[in-house]
Amino acid sequence: PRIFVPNDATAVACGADRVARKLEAGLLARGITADITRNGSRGLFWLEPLIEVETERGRVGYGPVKPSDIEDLLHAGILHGADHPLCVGVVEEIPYLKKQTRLTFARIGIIDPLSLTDYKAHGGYRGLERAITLGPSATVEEVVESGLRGRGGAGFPTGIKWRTVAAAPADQRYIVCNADEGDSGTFADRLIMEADPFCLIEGMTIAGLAVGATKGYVYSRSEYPLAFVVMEKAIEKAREAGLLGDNILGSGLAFDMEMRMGAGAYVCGEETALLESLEGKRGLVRAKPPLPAHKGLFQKPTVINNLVSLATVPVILDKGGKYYRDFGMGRSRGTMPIQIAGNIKFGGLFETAFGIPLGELVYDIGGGTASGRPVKAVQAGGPLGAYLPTHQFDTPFDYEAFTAKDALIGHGGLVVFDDTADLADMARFAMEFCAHESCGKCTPCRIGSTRGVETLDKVIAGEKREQNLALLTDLCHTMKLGSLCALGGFTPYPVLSALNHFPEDFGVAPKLPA
Ligand code: FMN
Repeated sequence: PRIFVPNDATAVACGADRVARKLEAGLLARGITADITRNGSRGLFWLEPLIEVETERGRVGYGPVKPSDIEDLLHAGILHGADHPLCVGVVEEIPYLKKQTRLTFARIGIIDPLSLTDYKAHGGYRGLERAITLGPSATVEEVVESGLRGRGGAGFPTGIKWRTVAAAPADQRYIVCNADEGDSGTFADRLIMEADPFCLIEGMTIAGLAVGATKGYVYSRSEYPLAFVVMEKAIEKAREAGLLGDNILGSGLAFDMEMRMGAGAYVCGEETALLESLEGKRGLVRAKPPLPAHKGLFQKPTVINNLVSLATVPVILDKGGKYYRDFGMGRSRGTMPIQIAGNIKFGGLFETAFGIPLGELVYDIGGGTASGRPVKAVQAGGPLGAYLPTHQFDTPFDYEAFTAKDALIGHGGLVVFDDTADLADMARFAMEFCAHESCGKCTPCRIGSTRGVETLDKVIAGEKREQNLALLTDLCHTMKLGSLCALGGFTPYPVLSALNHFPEDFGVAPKLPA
């Protein structure tokens, strides 16, 4: 039988390599020949390491498995999908997975990440083939029709960005994939690179053909060494198979790509700082205009997209823009890979159509806190996102609905906190984070964040609390309006949401309901 043991960073951190070795040895000792495939995680992290065995009923799972469980599992007959206390049944039937709509993550955890045969057997490269048939402008229009918006944070329509780059006169254009993934609690980019790398390669190739760019770069953070290696191997394989290079799939079209490693700065995820860094310079934010779409990498028109945005393009081209846009609500079309993290019982990846209420994600899907204590707040959208209190848990996961609450969807990360969290501390942390990560180019971000930490220290110490809170509010206003990029511009959101929703943590009496 075919047996699967994941080898992405999460599973490996949970001991999957040791489990795989023990399994191999156990099978050898029994003289059993079985094919152990190293897949990626399904994104149900509390079950890792999750072993899956192919059976007539489907893939039966066992997890979380420790190396010391292997003998017992083999003895119980897991190769035939036998029952065992660690058995989680047919994996596809686990409610956490079954309730999802996996479009971008359709192959995650199912395939061998570096097998082109597996990739193609599960729909891979159908999108690129269709893009070649459609031609560049119809490909761009398909992405416009899908309603896909950037999954990196700003939510800008991807197709419109591509149109701008395609129309910009140039001798050279570039595709840049933003895989800096700095938001707290997020891992979607990493999981795609480690578990379905050809999906990103296909998406970037389609982008290249669509806008007339022959060269692409993936800017990945240095904390993702495994993803980097998997991507490099996949790029090499794609080249060998004629899926990258001068004559892609015999079409006469050219596109090639390379990996680049970041050096550990949150601000290098900001698109213009990223471009500077990619050019070998310090990650300083550029003033806009010009937009990267007009003057981006090496001053050439550049599509810079988040990794999830690019990895969603193959399914859009394969199934059609209309198919994709039929999921979702309002102006938030398609699906979002929501990453549930922090103090949560069932942490993991949940891809679903836009519109699901926040509370459903935290309680019904995530199972509440890991500590078992009451949920106090969720920070959504990374370190620049607001803290949402439980009375806002009816907010649907939708760009506009979140904006209406001064909150962010960002890259889809949720970090859950229980009632022991001190939101004044978290507000201070937001300012401290900004001070630490500021590129230093603009004054409101560079100096404002440091003054913010000092002012919050005074508030927390109870020193002239009212005056200092007024000062803090004024400072937040200046940072919002005066910063060059969203690092300084959005730091006030976690600060003010903490203050507005949890005034008692700041030593201020809560407002009485009207
Ligand atoms: N976008 C990302 O895709 N990954 C990041 O890690 C990331 N970090 C950012 C950090 C800061 C401080 C700011 C202001 C923005 C960041 N962004 C990040 C957003 C990018 O600037 C940009 O909007 C995005 O790469 C565009 O791609 P998209 O339209 O596909 O989302």
